[in-house]
Amino acid sequence: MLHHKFLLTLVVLLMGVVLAACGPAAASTIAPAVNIPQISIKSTDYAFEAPAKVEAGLVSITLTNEGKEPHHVQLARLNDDVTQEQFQAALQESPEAAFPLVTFAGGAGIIDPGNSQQVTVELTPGQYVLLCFVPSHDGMPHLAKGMMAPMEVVKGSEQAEMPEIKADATIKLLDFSFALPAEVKPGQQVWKVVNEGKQVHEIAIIKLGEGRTMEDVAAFMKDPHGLPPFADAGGFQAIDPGDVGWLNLNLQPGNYVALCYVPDPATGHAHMEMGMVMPFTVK
Ligand SMILES: [Cu+2]
Repeated sequence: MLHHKFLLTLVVLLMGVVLAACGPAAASTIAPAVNIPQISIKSTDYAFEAPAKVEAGLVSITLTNEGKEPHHVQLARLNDDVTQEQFQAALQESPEAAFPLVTFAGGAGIIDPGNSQQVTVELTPGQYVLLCFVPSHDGMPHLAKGMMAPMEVVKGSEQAEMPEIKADATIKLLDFSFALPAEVKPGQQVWKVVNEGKQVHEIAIIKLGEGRTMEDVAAFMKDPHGLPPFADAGGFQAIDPGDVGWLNLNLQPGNYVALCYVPDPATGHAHMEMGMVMPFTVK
């Protein structure tokens, strides 16, 4: 029995090698591990192009931003007794009314037009909704402009074992801070993202413009006018306490900041205002 399982693992591994050898060379994405299904999601102003149905388990998602504004894709799983209509009605009322109806399941963080971001998430069967919370210049979040799409996660074929994802670093989301290396090497890498807080958290990464400082960022966040003093460099969207995900990065040298835009349910203040802001250098 054990022998059989070992052989099966070996076959799967070899298949992965063959597939990797034959597949097209992907410049900006990293093959995360053998046998993880890949899906692509496109964002435009203001819609998602995404598969209507995916199988449960580990899924690698590549978001490509074909719009003129920054976008992200947040996956949220509706609680078992909640319908898409009920969630939308609650969201129209307020985010505070809608959030208890879902669990946050990660997603590809905010990227500028023309860029892409790959992440790996673990999905359980159920009804999901894809959301973009990024605001336009008028202050209205994209989801209010129609940037919302349903997605069904169905029970997949039996996976003997979860494939293991090799991570170059593990970073922690805490109430209200990040545990991540102060210095990061440039180039392609995978970060395992773990939410060890009691609240929902995310990591959004911005790259400071030449000669720009944290003060410039703070001033822009307070009063967003003109061009931002930073570029959106991806990240991993909000996940529930105790959950994990994987973030693929290809960072160029420079000064970066990790941020969490998730609001505190009690006060409505973004976690970044409560200390969830951390500068780091890539060199
Ligand atoms: Cu947070």
